[in-house]
Amino acid sequence: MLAETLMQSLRTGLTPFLGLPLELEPRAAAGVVLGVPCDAGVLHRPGARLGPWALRAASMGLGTHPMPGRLREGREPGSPAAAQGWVDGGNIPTLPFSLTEALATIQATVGAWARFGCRTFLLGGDHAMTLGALRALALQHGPLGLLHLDAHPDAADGAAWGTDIHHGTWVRQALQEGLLDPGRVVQAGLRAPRFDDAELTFLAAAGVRMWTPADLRDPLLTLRLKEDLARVGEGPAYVSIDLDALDPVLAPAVAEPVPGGLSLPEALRLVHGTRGWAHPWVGADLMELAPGLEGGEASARVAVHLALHLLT
Ligand SMILES: [Mn+2]
Repeated sequence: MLAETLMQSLRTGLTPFLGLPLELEPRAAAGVVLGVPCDAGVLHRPGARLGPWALRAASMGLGTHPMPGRLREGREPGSPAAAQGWVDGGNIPTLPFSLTEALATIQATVGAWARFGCRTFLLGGDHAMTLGALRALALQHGPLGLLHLDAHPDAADGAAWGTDIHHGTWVRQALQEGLLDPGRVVQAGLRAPRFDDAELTFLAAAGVRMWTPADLRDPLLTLRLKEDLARVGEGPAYVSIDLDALDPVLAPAVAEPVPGGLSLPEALRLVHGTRGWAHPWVGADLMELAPGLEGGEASARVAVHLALHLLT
């Protein structure tokens, strides 16, 4: 199987994510992986538009068989074999010149696949792009729960930059548009220094649960974390991972790296928490890998493991 996909990749020069079948037209499938080659929402360090190519390339090194024995009991590295029935839908043809147009294109493409009953998984692209997927999926499923791994709350208002949409505003935007069920929104990994506390005040008032790395590690809060995570999946939900949730030692090639982030096992524990959900997530994404920045290749490798565990 792996040899076959590798041969196909050598022959065609194409590297579908995990070697999944490439299907450019929406159709019925267990799920679809879609690249989002746009970073028009980045403020300081662009480059995430090249993320989909780097993630697909990094995925080619992954094996297809789970680890045996004890490791199989829920502890094994994610196995691409579990992505059975998924397809790679190619990239969503976003252009970097207009955020509004990019979001509309994402919404249309994600919506088209979702109408076939597909779960959708985006390979970013910058984090503003998540809004397009949320708009499509909330239309389909109603207000969504959200598990959001990030160094930043992404709930700024338009004041600082004179625009309501950039990669630091999508959570506020989604809440204001009624795309999210605020009681089922959990953010984890938050630690970025802020200009002011308006974002946190807004989120707390909405009922969003926010977790810093220190709180995630506090044994006294283990039960509360478990309850918060379970609540997200009590209805249709979305999982959004900003690669900057991880410590920049592991994943430096992101637009806004912040020291003191999550380890890979810590992030994986959160991702594995979605397995117990009453409703399997309907959409997910892995955003903000900017492979041209320093440490791009190592960052892509760690990102693809996160994506693989979430997918499987
Ligand atoms: Mn983000």
